[in-house]
Amino acid sequence: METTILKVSGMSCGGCVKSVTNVLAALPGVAKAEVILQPGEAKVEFDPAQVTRDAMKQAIDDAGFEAS
Ligand code: 9UX
Repeated sequence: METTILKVSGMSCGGCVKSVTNVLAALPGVAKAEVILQPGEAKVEFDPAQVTRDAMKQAIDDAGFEAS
């Protein structure tokens, strides 16, 4: 298991935090996602054999936010 931190912009409330958390948690290979509104950040515990950082970024972007 590895841990990474993604910067997430575009979140303005707890609902957004929940949305991003759910999007990440839904990805196969993501064990744990912790999203913080201020500053916009997602700490993700994941299995690198199943999911990539790029896939996480893409999923967050698809949900209407922006990750880097
Ligand atoms: Mo609250 Mo976040 O309505 O889009 S979910 S701002």
